[in-house]
Amino acid sequence: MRLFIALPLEGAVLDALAKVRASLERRGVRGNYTREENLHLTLAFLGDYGDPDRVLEIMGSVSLPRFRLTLDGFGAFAGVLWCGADGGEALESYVRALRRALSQADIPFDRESFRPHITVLRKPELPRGRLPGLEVPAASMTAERVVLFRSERGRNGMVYTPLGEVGNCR
Ligand code: 2AM
Repeated sequence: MRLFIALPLEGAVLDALAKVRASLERRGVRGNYTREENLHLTLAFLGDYGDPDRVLEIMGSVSLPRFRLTLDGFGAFAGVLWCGADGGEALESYVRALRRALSQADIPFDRESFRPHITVLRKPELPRGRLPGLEVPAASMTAERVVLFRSERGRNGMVYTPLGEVGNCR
């Protein structure tokens, strides 16, 4: 099964992402928008791996700090438009520790460097081929949970099913 570990989004951050989507749509940007329930911040993409319980065990061995996650700009990779996310050193060091623990347990994951982003739209069709200038509303949330998701292609797009989660220890 195809697995990834991600931070679920909530509250003001989801509201701001809905505004970003609405303003892209107003500017005539078309493409495959991420449905609200699928919006997330990926921390590690494992790909095909058959033992989710082992992954949850490793996730449980890395302590998750409480930190603020703030939307931070807007940009594009090949085929993807995204909003950046800033969780400061707490997020960076958590992701380093998580990936180190996965490595030590021989759990495979995509080793590309971590560029925290929330995919808003895939396969964008841009009016006149240009990315519109866009103000991302200021928004932040407290990060309290990290979730292991299974990813499957459904009839109406991707379906992300939570298999388990870890929270902060206070
Ligand atoms: P993306 O949004 O930038 O495509 C589920 O596919 C999640 O895992 C997405 O957030 C996706 O990021 C991320 N991801 C990271 N590396 C990936 C890879 N090599 N293949 C597919 N998804 C990947």
